[in-house]
Amino acid sequence: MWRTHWCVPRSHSWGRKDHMKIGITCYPTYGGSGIVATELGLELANRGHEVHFITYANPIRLDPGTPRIQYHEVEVSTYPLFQYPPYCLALASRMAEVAEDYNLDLLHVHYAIPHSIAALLAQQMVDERRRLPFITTLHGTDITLVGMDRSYFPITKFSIEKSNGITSISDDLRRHTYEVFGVANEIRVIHNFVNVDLYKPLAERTSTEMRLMHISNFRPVKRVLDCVRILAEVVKQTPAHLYMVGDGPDRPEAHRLARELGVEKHVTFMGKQDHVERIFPQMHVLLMPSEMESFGLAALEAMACGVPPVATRVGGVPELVTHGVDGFLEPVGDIAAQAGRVVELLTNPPLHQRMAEAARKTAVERFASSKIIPQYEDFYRQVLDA
Ligand code: GMT
Repeated sequence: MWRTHWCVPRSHSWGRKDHMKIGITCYPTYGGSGIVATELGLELANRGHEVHFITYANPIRLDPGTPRIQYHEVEVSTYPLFQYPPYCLALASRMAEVAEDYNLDLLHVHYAIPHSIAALLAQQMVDERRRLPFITTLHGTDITLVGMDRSYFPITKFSIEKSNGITSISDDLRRHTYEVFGVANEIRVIHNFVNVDLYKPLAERTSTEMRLMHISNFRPVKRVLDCVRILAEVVKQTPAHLYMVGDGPDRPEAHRLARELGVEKHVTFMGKQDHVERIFPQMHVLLMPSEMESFGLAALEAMACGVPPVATRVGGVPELVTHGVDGFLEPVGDIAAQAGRVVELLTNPPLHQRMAEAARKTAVERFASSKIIPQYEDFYRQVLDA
């Protein structure tokens, strides 16, 4: 039975603690928010904190047995009456249980719906002498798509207002959240980060093939069909091969379009891959033609590997990519412009080298884990001290 009654003082100076006990909840499979949450947990554990993942599956980039990290599975029982099994309630119960059993200092949830509502419930379920603040990190589609849906708008707004701390992965997403939801809370911007020791350029490229890469969950917002159209334009001018990493609803249509445009032999669909840090460095250009991107973690990972992105000028992407310096930004759906930039990079080796180096520099100097993780630690301490 988890409802133990430990004596935890109602308030004391949490801010003085060097190491915290943090419960992290995210969507554990593919998707940027789950990746950021998992990498954050790994980095925090490396820095001596105790991390508890509370999710329905083992987070994809988490190796079992990592020191100071535990995984607590959320089981959702089905029952004939439940047309929709209540995951949010099972999650809240598990969060409260883990918080009590492991004496957690705080919960950090990634993606507002339904995680912050589950955290709010867990906060109310734990022993009344225990303070269990929760932080919500907004990642993008939780605000720009799901949160704007009429059926989720009020609960998303409520979850933001009730969070003890809110972070957003870009200035653009923060601005959007204030505009759309009209909330008064402070939203702290903490950009996405990358482990620049793991994501790094190859010492030397051996292949002569010119390689383009796209990686995503193949949802409509990613405009994966544009990747195939861009490739079709590029191969009219210079040889290239497109590697499509990931999977999702638009993959079959991308496959069909590649056949229709006669470029099937120039495209490889690689499916979901675990060790993308081994794939990025072998590429020459990353394609990110998204309709909306609150930051663009895939572009950051590519840049860390010395792969310049050709991306769309949307959302928070300009906070990462400086057009003409460490990548190119073009309008959404402008296939000719994006293909033109790819051709420039593939046919002008000095330009490619200059941009590849600038991309790596941006990743190392502005978005390395060592620069960003302390911002999360400071924010945790601020929330704990509040
Ligand atoms: O649509 C996705 O790519 C998934 C989504 C998520 O929340 O899992 O990604 C969002 O979070 C990433 C990590 O913070 C950001 O880098 C992506 O830009 C953002 N995606 C969108 O805004 C479309």
